[in-house]
Amino acid sequence: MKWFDSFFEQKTRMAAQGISRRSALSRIGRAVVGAALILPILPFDRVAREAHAAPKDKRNDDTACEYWRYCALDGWLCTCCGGTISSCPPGTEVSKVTWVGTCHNPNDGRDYLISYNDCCGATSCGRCLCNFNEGERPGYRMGVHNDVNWCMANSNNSYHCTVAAVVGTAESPRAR
Ligand code: ABN
Repeated sequence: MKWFDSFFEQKTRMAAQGISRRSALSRIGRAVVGAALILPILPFDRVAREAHAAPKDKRNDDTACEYWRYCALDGWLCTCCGGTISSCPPGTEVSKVTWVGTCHNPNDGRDYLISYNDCCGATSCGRCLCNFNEGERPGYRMGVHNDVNWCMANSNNSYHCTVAAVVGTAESPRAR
């Protein structure tokens, strides 16, 4: 191993004669700064971080069946069909009769009366079919049954989708 020691001793001496301490430090410094500039633009995999991001609260997403106003909606969501939460898509008209349910708003802890008007005059939208039935009862109690085509009283009875408009606040049973 003697040859090994003398080989490296010779190389080290040559390097020490050729490069001053100041220039060696400046080379090391440049390498560190260069690495700091390049590393942030390398293509890091950020998918894993996004996968752990907080999931969107579906109770506040009016294109999801779990949206709080849809607690008793049976039909296609107009928000997926070119309309909004309370207006029919262009080319359709709002039903003259409707079914009113009661839904709890998780944002303020209050109960609201929701009118589930159908939008009429075009064939079934076919997007975002939802079926939640809070407070709903079977067909022999028509007044509290939601599985009905509310376009029945319109000139064109074709059902397209359903909106969910707030029409009032509901009284809590305990307050009566
Ligand atoms: N109110 C929505 C709907 C329309 C047609 C048939 C059943 C339910």
